Amino acid sequence: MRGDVEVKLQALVKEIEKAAKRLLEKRPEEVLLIHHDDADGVTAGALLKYALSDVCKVRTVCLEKTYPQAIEVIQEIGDGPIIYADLGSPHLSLISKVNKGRREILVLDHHDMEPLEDPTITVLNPEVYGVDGGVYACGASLAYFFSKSIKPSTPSLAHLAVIGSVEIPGEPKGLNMEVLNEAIKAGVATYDKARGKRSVTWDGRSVSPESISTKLNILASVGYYGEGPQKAVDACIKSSWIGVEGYLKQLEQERKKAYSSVMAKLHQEGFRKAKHVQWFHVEDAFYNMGVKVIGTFCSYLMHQRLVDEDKVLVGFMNMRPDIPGIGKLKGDLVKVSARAPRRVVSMIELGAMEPLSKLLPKAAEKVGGFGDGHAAAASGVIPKGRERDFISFMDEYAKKERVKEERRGATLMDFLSPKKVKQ
Ligand SMILES: [Mn+2]
Repeated sequence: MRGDVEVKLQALVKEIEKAAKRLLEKRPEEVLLIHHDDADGVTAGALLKYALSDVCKVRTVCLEKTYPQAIEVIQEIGDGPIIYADLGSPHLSLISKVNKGRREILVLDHHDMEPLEDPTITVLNPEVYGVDGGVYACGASLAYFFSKSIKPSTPSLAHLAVIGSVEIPGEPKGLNMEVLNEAIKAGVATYDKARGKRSVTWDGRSVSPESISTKLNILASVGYYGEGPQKAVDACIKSSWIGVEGYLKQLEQERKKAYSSVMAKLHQEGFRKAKHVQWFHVEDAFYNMGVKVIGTFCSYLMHQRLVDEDKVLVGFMNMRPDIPGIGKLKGDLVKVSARAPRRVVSMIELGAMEPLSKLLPKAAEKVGGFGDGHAAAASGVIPKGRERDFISFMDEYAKKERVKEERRGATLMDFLSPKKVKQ
């Protein structure tokens, strides 16, 4: 089985190399590089920028999610190729619909993907081969192979792919193991297999990739509307914090301050509660920060006693109506993040509750919004003013009604009273 995965991953690497060569042959004047707003997306963006800058102008845009309003604005810029790094796969049909075959698009991603038939969009994702992209690759390891076939000195930055891959828990596998080996060979990483510890070279020292990842996340998310994402990408290419330390400190302070003012309010007022959902709205408290921050804050809340273990946690924040370096978005939007506490996770596993990856997009769509995610964590963008309606839809669809009939081994009692949740 393992050999089978290896064979498929090698076929993917071949496809990545072919796609890189094709792009080179086209001699584009400019490439629009859209990268995700987490450490994996930033390191992927850095590897691609490093290699492509030798070939053409590279315009980078950091994006939290491929939501329709953003895609529409992005596709209006220039007419050269667009690369989506560490995002895009879940919304290929949307990208295809907006693009209308107009320009060449490359998607280097490891998230779950939508099937698509569009010759102008090349999807480079392990999922195309039936390999779990959430285990055997990351955005940065895919970007690494792409960049390496454009610029032979890319292995000197192989540690960036190691930093990107630490978002995947456990021992590195597949392409993530391969980039780690390349980084070790290039002398920019080490691996202590027995203790499961990796290290990478940064500022000339050996440091944990996790510590770099945390800081890149802060730069790109908290500093989103400043120069955070660009500084993060450039710091990666230099593999150094020199010139960024002060800015990082300032962002950490800003986030700490915003977190504690929201926490104080939550301690006072608590969450608003529906039957299956508990929710809060930070309004403008995170206004000058990227929308990833509400997700990070929800994850932080999951470790607090305030949270009701058997209701889905939902947080809203007002979105600034612009994408830095790109322009204005249409309409007033709100970012929504959802997390499943422990008991909700077991109900999802039992099939008694909808996974958030289905529940949130469904409720968002009902109010003219958009969403995606995983079973226990999802997020979306909805029109401002529709928050309460959104919560009502979440609440209404949270519980799976017919599940007991579908489940193997369901008892007669389960069948007769399908609403009863088996603990
Ligand atoms: Mn990723």
